[in-house]
Amino acid sequence: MTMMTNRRAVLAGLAGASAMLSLGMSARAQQKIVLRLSSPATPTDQRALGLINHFGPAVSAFADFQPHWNAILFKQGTELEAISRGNLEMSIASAQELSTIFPQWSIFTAGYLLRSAEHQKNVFASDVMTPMKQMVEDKLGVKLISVMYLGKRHVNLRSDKEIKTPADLAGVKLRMPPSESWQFLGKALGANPLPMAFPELYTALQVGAIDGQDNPLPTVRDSKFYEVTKQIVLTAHLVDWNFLTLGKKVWDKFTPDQQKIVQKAADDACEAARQAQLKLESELEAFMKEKGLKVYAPDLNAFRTTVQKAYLESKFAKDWPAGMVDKINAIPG
Ligand code: KDO
Repeated sequence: MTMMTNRRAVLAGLAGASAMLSLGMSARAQQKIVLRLSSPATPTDQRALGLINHFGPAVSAFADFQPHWNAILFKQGTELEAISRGNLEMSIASAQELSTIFPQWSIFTAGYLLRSAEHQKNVFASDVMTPMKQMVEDKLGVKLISVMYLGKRHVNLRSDKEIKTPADLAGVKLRMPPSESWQFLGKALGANPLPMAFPELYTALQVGAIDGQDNPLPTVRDSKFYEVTKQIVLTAHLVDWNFLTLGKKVWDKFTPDQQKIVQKAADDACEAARQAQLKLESELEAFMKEKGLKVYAPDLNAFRTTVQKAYLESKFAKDWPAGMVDKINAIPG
Protein backbone atom coordinates (compact mmCIF):
# COMPACT_ATOMS: atom_id res chain seq x y z
CA MET A 1 0.00 0.00 0.00
CA THR A 2 1.34 3.42 -0.91
CA MET A 3 1.58 6.11 1.64
CA MET A 4 -1.45 7.78 -0.01
CA THR A 5 -3.75 4.78 -0.08
CA ASN A 6 -2.65 3.94 3.43
CA ARG A 7 -3.75 7.40 4.62
CA ARG A 8 -7.02 7.10 2.71
CA ALA A 9 -7.70 3.76 4.30
CA VAL A 10 -7.02 5.15 7.75
CA LEU A 11 -9.24 8.18 7.10
CA ALA A 12 -12.01 5.98 5.72
CA GLY A 13 -11.74 3.78 8.77
CA LEU A 14 -11.90 6.79 11.08
CA ALA A 15 -14.89 8.23 9.24
CA GLY A 16 -16.66 4.88 9.46
CA ALA A 17 -15.92 4.59 13.15
CA SER A 18 -17.10 8.11 13.89
CA ALA A 19 -20.26 7.56 11.80
CA MET A 20 -20.98 4.41 13.80
CA LEU A 21 -20.27 6.26 17.01
CA SER A 22 -22.59 9.15 16.20
CA LEU A 23 -25.24 6.72 14.91
CA GLY A 24 -25.03 4.81 18.17
CA MET A 25 -25.19 8.04 20.17
CA SER A 26 -28.11 9.52 18.27
CA ALA A 27 -30.01 6.22 18.41
CA ARG A 28 -29.51 6.28 22.16
CA ALA A 29 -30.49 9.97 22.37
CA GLN A 30 -33.58 9.25 20.30
CA GLN A 31 -34.74 6.64 22.75
CA LYS A 32 -34.69 9.21 25.54
CA ILE A 33 -37.78 11.28 26.15
CA VAL A 34 -36.94 14.94 25.64
CA LEU A 35 -38.09 17.20 28.48
CA ARG A 36 -37.87 20.85 27.42
CA LEU A 37 -38.65 23.24 30.25
CA SER A 38 -39.34 26.91 29.64
CA SER A 39 -39.28 29.51 32.43
CA PRO A 40 -38.65 33.24 32.85
CA ALA A 41 -36.38 32.35 35.79
CA THR A 42 -32.66 33.03 35.41
CA PRO A 43 -30.28 30.03 35.24
CA THR A 44 -28.76 31.09 38.58
CA ASP A 45 -32.12 31.19 40.41
CA GLN A 46 -32.28 28.49 43.12
CA ARG A 47 -35.22 26.74 41.43
CA ALA A 48 -33.16 26.53 38.23
CA LEU A 49 -30.09 25.26 40.10
CA GLY A 50 -32.20 22.66 41.92
CA LEU A 51 -33.48 21.31 38.61
CA ILE A 52 -30.13 21.47 36.82
CA ASN A 53 -28.24 19.75 39.64
CA HIS A 54 -30.83 17.30 40.96
CA PHE A 55 -33.55 16.69 38.37
CA GLY A 56 -31.68 16.42 35.06
CA PRO A 57 -28.98 14.01 36.29
CA ALA A 58 -31.48 11.80 38.16
CA VAL A 59 -33.60 11.13 35.05
CA SER A 60 -30.76 11.09 32.53
CA ALA A 61 -30.86 7.31 31.95
CA PHE A 62 -34.14 7.65 30.08
CA ALA A 63 -34.92 11.37 29.69
CA ASP A 64 -33.07 14.28 28.19
CA PHE A 65 -33.80 17.33 30.38
CA GLN A 66 -33.37 20.55 28.39
CA PRO A 67 -34.14 23.68 30.43
CA HIS A 68 -34.52 27.10 28.75
CA TRP A 69 -34.29 30.11 31.08
CA ASN A 70 -35.03 33.86 30.80
CA ALA A 71 -38.24 33.12 28.85
CA ILE A 72 -36.24 32.51 25.66
CA LEU A 73 -38.45 29.62 24.53
CA PHE A 74 -41.91 30.80 25.65
CA LYS A 75 -43.08 34.17 26.99
CA GLN A 76 -43.91 34.31 30.72
CA GLY A 77 -47.48 33.09 31.20
CA THR A 78 -47.80 31.19 27.89
CA GLU A 79 -46.09 27.98 29.03
CA LEU A 80 -49.18 26.11 30.31
CA GLU A 81 -50.97 26.49 27.01
CA ALA A 82 -47.83 25.35 25.18
CA ILE A 83 -47.70 22.18 27.31
CA SER A 84 -51.40 21.60 26.82
CA ARG A 85 -50.97 21.79 23.04
CA GLY A 86 -47.97 19.45 23.11
CA ASN A 87 -45.46 22.16 22.14
CA LEU A 88 -43.55 22.04 25.43
CA GLU A 89 -42.99 19.38 28.09
CA MET A 90 -42.31 21.23 31.37
CA SER A 91 -42.62 24.61 33.10
CA ILE A 92 -42.52 26.31 36.48
CA ALA A 93 -46.11 27.49 36.80
CA SER A 94 -47.61 29.98 39.22
CA ALA A 95 -51.00 29.81 40.94
CA GLN A 96 -51.74 33.14 39.25
CA GLU A 97 -51.27 31.60 35.79
CA LEU A 98 -53.49 28.67 36.78
CA SER A 99 -56.15 31.04 38.09
CA THR A 100 -56.50 32.64 34.64
CA ILE A 101 -57.80 29.26 33.46
CA PHE A 102 -59.36 27.91 36.67
CA PRO A 103 -60.97 30.70 38.76
CA GLN A 104 -61.00 28.42 41.85
CA TRP A 105 -57.23 28.58 41.82
CA SER A 106 -57.27 32.28 42.74
CA ILE A 107 -57.56 31.16 46.36
CA PHE A 108 -53.87 30.25 46.15
CA THR A 109 -52.97 33.75 44.96
CA ALA A 110 -54.42 35.56 47.98
CA GLY A 111 -52.11 37.77 50.00
CA TYR A 112 -51.31 36.73 53.58
CA LEU A 113 -52.88 33.26 53.24
CA LEU A 114 -49.94 30.86 53.05
CA ARG A 115 -47.65 31.24 56.08
CA SER A 116 -44.33 29.55 55.30
CA ALA A 117 -42.41 27.17 53.04
CA GLU A 118 -43.50 24.32 55.31
CA HIS A 119 -47.14 25.40 55.16
CA GLN A 120 -46.95 25.46 51.34
CA LYS A 121 -45.54 21.95 51.25
CA ASN A 122 -48.23 20.67 53.58
CA VAL A 123 -51.03 22.41 51.67
CA PHE A 124 -49.69 20.97 48.40
CA ALA A 125 -49.72 17.46 49.89
CA SER A 126 -53.14 17.85 51.57
CA ASP A 127 -56.63 16.73 50.54
CA VAL A 128 -57.43 20.37 49.81
CA MET A 129 -55.09 20.19 46.84
CA THR A 130 -56.17 16.83 45.40
CA PRO A 131 -59.23 18.04 43.40
CA MET A 132 -57.39 21.26 42.45
CA LYS A 133 -54.50 19.29 40.93
CA GLN A 134 -56.92 16.89 39.29
CA MET A 135 -58.84 19.64 37.48
CA VAL A 136 -55.58 20.91 35.96
CA GLU A 137 -54.65 17.41 34.85
CA ASP A 138 -58.10 16.55 33.44
CA LYS A 139 -58.88 19.82 31.70
CA LEU A 140 -55.42 21.02 30.68
CA GLY A 141 -53.44 17.79 30.43
CA VAL A 142 -50.82 19.20 32.79
CA LYS A 143 -49.52 17.42 35.89
CA LEU A 144 -48.34 19.49 38.86
CA ILE A 145 -45.59 17.17 39.97
CA SER A 146 -43.99 19.10 42.81
CA VAL A 147 -44.12 22.37 44.72
CA MET A 148 -41.40 25.02 44.64
CA TYR A 149 -40.75 27.75 47.22
CA LEU A 150 -40.07 31.10 45.58
CA GLY A 151 -40.03 32.98 48.88
CA LYS A 152 -41.70 35.84 50.73
CA ARG A 153 -42.49 38.69 48.36
CA HIS A 154 -41.60 42.19 49.56
CA VAL A 155 -42.06 45.64 48.06
CA ASN A 156 -38.83 46.94 46.46
CA LEU A 157 -38.82 50.63 45.48
CA ARG A 158 -36.68 53.17 43.62
CA SER A 159 -37.56 55.96 46.08
CA ASP A 160 -36.50 55.96 49.72
CA LYS A 161 -39.75 57.47 51.01
CA GLU A 162 -40.70 55.53 54.14
CA ILE A 163 -43.67 53.16 53.70
CA LYS A 164 -45.58 52.27 56.85
CA THR A 165 -49.11 51.44 55.67
CA PRO A 166 -50.89 50.66 52.36
CA ALA A 167 -51.91 54.35 52.18
CA ASP A 168 -48.23 55.27 51.74
CA LEU A 169 -48.15 53.29 48.49
CA ALA A 170 -50.89 55.42 46.90
CA GLY A 171 -49.86 56.42 43.36
CA VAL A 172 -46.73 54.23 43.39
CA LYS A 173 -46.34 52.53 39.98
CA LEU A 174 -45.66 49.03 41.21
CA ARG A 175 -44.84 46.45 38.59
CA MET A 176 -46.75 43.23 39.20
CA PRO A 177 -46.50 40.17 36.93
CA PRO A 178 -48.96 40.12 34.04
CA SER A 179 -52.35 38.62 35.01
CA GLU A 180 -55.51 39.85 36.70
CA SER A 181 -54.85 38.22 40.06
CA TRP A 182 -51.36 39.72 40.30
CA GLN A 183 -52.72 43.16 39.45
CA PHE A 184 -55.35 42.75 42.16
CA LEU A 185 -52.65 42.00 44.73
CA GLY A 186 -50.85 45.22 43.76
CA LYS A 187 -54.05 47.17 44.21
CA ALA A 188 -54.81 45.46 47.52
CA LEU A 189 -51.39 46.61 48.74
CA GLY A 190 -52.47 50.18 48.04
CA ALA A 191 -50.29 50.73 44.97
CA ASN A 192 -50.96 51.52 41.33
CA PRO A 193 -50.11 48.16 39.70
CA LEU A 194 -48.63 47.86 36.23
CA PRO A 195 -48.24 44.57 34.30
CA MET A 196 -44.80 43.77 32.91
CA ALA A 197 -42.95 40.54 32.10
CA PHE A 198 -40.17 39.56 34.49
CA PRO A 199 -37.24 39.78 32.01
CA GLU A 200 -38.04 43.49 31.35
CA LEU A 201 -37.87 44.51 34.99
CA TYR A 202 -34.25 45.52 35.50
CA THR A 203 -34.28 48.05 32.65
CA ALA A 204 -37.71 49.39 33.65
CA LEU A 205 -36.38 50.05 37.17
CA GLN A 206 -33.18 51.55 35.82
CA VAL A 207 -34.90 54.06 33.54
CA GLY A 208 -37.75 54.78 35.96
CA ALA A 209 -40.57 53.38 33.80
CA ILE A 210 -41.86 51.92 37.07
CA ASP A 211 -41.42 53.00 40.70
CA GLY A 212 -40.86 49.53 42.04
CA GLN A 213 -41.53 45.82 41.94
CA ASP A 214 -42.27 42.99 44.35
CA ASN A 215 -40.26 39.78 44.66
CA PRO A 216 -38.51 37.70 47.31
CA LEU A 217 -35.00 38.73 48.42
CA PRO A 218 -33.19 35.92 46.54
CA THR A 219 -34.76 37.17 43.29
CA VAL A 220 -33.80 40.78 44.10
CA ARG A 221 -30.23 39.62 44.53
CA ASP A 222 -30.12 37.20 41.62
CA SER A 223 -31.56 39.70 39.13
CA LYS A 224 -29.54 42.56 40.68
CA PHE A 225 -32.59 44.77 41.32
CA TYR A 226 -30.67 46.14 44.33
CA GLU A 227 -28.49 48.03 41.84
CA VAL A 228 -31.45 50.08 40.62
CA THR A 229 -33.60 50.48 43.77
CA LYS A 230 -33.19 52.19 47.17
CA GLN A 231 -35.34 50.26 49.60
CA ILE A 232 -37.03 47.02 50.52
CA VAL A 233 -40.20 47.20 52.58
CA LEU A 234 -40.55 43.81 54.27
CA THR A 235 -44.27 43.43 53.61
CA ALA A 236 -44.08 39.62 53.17
CA HIS A 237 -47.44 39.96 51.45
CA LEU A 238 -47.25 36.66 49.61
CA VAL A 239 -45.41 33.48 50.52
CA ASP A 240 -44.99 32.69 46.86
CA TRP A 241 -45.02 29.22 45.41
CA ASN A 242 -44.63 27.69 42.00
CA PHE A 243 -45.40 24.26 40.64
CA LEU A 244 -43.14 22.08 38.58
CA THR A 245 -45.32 20.91 35.70
CA LEU A 246 -45.10 18.09 33.20
CA GLY A 247 -47.43 17.30 30.29
CA LYS A 248 -49.72 14.37 31.11
CA LYS A 249 -49.10 12.77 27.72
CA VAL A 250 -45.36 12.95 28.33
CA TRP A 251 -45.78 11.47 31.82
CA ASP A 252 -47.77 8.57 30.33
CA LYS A 253 -44.84 7.69 28.06
CA PHE A 254 -42.76 6.73 31.10
CA THR A 255 -42.94 3.24 32.55
CA PRO A 256 -44.25 3.03 36.15
CA ASP A 257 -40.66 2.63 37.40
CA GLN A 258 -39.52 5.65 35.42
CA GLN A 259 -42.47 7.67 36.77
CA LYS A 260 -41.27 6.88 40.30
CA ILE A 261 -37.79 8.13 39.40
CA VAL A 262 -39.18 11.31 37.79
CA GLN A 263 -41.35 11.99 40.84
CA LYS A 264 -38.47 11.50 43.28
CA ALA A 265 -36.12 13.59 41.13
CA ALA A 266 -38.69 16.41 41.06
CA ASP A 267 -39.28 16.28 44.82
CA ASP A 268 -35.53 16.16 45.57
CA ALA A 269 -34.83 19.10 43.22
CA CYS A 270 -37.63 21.18 44.73
CA GLU A 271 -36.51 20.36 48.29
CA ALA A 272 -32.90 21.32 47.53
CA ALA A 273 -34.10 24.58 45.96
CA ARG A 274 -36.42 25.27 48.92
CA GLN A 275 -33.61 24.84 51.46
CA ALA A 276 -31.25 27.00 49.39
CA GLN A 277 -33.90 29.70 49.03
CA LEU A 278 -34.67 29.70 52.79
CA LYS A 279 -30.98 30.00 53.60
CA LEU A 280 -30.59 32.94 51.22
CA GLU A 281 -33.64 34.68 52.65
CA SER A 282 -32.07 34.49 56.10
CA GLU A 283 -28.84 36.08 54.82
CA LEU A 284 -29.97 38.65 52.32
CA GLU A 285 -31.33 41.43 54.55
CA ALA A 286 -27.73 42.04 55.61
CA PHE A 287 -26.54 41.86 51.99
CA MET A 288 -29.09 44.47 50.86
CA LYS A 289 -28.10 46.80 53.70
CA GLU A 290 -24.44 46.44 52.71
CA LYS A 291 -25.45 47.48 49.21
CA GLY A 292 -26.86 50.68 50.71
CA LEU A 293 -30.57 49.86 50.62
CA LYS A 294 -32.97 50.68 53.44
CA VAL A 295 -34.56 47.43 54.67
CA TYR A 296 -37.32 47.57 57.30
CA ALA A 297 -40.69 46.14 58.30
CA PRO A 298 -43.74 48.37 57.80
CA ASP A 299 -46.88 48.21 59.95
CA LEU A 300 -47.54 44.57 59.09
CA ASN A 301 -50.86 44.52 60.85
CA ALA A 302 -52.12 47.37 58.65
CA PHE A 303 -50.94 45.56 55.48
CA ARG A 304 -52.34 42.19 56.54
CA THR A 305 -55.75 43.54 57.56
CA THR A 306 -56.15 45.69 54.42
CA VAL A 307 -55.05 42.95 52.01
CA GLN A 308 -57.07 40.14 53.61
CA LYS A 309 -60.19 42.32 53.65
CA ALA A 310 -59.70 43.20 49.97
CA TYR A 311 -59.52 39.51 49.06
CA LEU A 312 -62.48 38.40 51.12
CA GLU A 313 -64.62 41.12 49.53
CA SER A 314 -63.27 40.52 46.01
CA LYS A 315 -64.97 38.86 43.05
CA PHE A 316 -62.25 36.17 43.26
CA ALA A 317 -63.50 34.91 46.64
CA LYS A 318 -66.86 34.01 45.05
CA ASP A 319 -65.11 31.22 43.11
CA TRP A 320 -63.27 29.76 46.09
CA PRO A 321 -64.48 26.29 47.13
CA ALA A 322 -66.65 26.58 50.27
CA GLY A 323 -64.73 26.24 53.53
CA MET A 324 -61.33 26.06 51.83
CA VAL A 325 -59.82 29.15 53.52
CA ASP A 326 -60.53 27.60 56.94
CA LYS A 327 -59.10 24.24 55.82
CA ILE A 328 -55.91 25.96 54.58
CA ASN A 329 -55.62 27.92 57.83
CA ALA A 330 -55.90 24.68 59.81
CA ILE A 331 -53.06 22.96 57.94
CA PRO A 332 -49.87 23.07 60.04
CA GLY A 333 -46.67 24.81 59.06
C1 KDO B 1 -42.34 37.60 38.69
O1 KDO B 1 -42.64 37.72 37.48
O2 KDO B 1 -42.17 38.56 39.45
C2 KDO B 1 -42.23 36.19 39.25
O3 KDO B 1 -41.53 36.25 40.48
C3 KDO B 1 -43.60 35.58 39.46
C4 KDO B 1 -43.45 34.11 39.88
O4 KDO B 1 -44.69 33.48 40.04
C5 KDO B 1 -42.63 33.35 38.84
O5 KDO B 1 -43.34 33.26 37.62
C6 KDO B 1 -41.31 34.07 38.64
O6 KDO B 1 -41.51 35.43 38.30
C7 KDO B 1 -40.50 33.47 37.49
O7 KDO B 1 -40.27 32.11 37.72
C8 KDO B 1 -39.18 34.24 37.32
O8 KDO B 1 -38.40 34.16 38.49
